[in-house]
Order: sequence, then C-alpha cells, then structure tokens
Amino acid sequence: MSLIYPSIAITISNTKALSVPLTAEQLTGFFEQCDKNGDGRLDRAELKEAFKMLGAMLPSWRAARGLYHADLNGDGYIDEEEMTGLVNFALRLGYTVK
Ligand SMILES: [Ca+2]
Ligand SMILES: [Ca+2]
Repeated sequence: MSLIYPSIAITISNTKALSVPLTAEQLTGFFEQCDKNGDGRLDRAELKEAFKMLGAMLPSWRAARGLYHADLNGDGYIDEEEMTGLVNFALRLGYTVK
C-alpha cells in the first residue's frame, strides 16, 4: 500500500508557497503603487523595491532584468506604455500574494 502525495510546487524565487499567483491586473496595480515619487514611471530603485516586496531573492538583479525586458526605449525607466512588458515579465516569474 502506498500513498501518493501530490507534489507541492515551490518555486525557487518564491519563499512563500501555497499562495495564489498574481494576475496581470493585480501586478499592474501593484507596480503603479511602486511609483513612489509619482512621476508616472518606475526607475531602477523603485523596481528594486517592487521586486523586494514581491519576495524576489535578488531584487536588484530582478530590477535589472525587468528593465532589460520592458524598457523598450532604453531610457532606464518603465513608463506607462512599457508597463505591460514589465507585468508580463513578472507574470512569467509567477509571483504570488502573501
Ligand atoms: Ca517613479
Ligand atoms: Ca523606458
């Protein structure tokens, strides 16, 4: 007789397991809140804080990767139009609600 336990998905980037993945809408709202100085775009420091709050183990690295993926015009900021790219980047990482 053997009991088969369903494997519990634990991602390396997420220490809080058993929580619900964030939707694109939630991530968009979250990133908008991360615009601390209210200039309508996210700079690298704000991105770093954002990924830290999402539970990233290496927030500054994530911020750099997020910029690389989403900063289409290369000015070092994620503006409103580039937000979708950032959200998609974060979605692929599967961040969850704590
Ligand atoms: Ca800002
Ligand atoms: Ca940009």
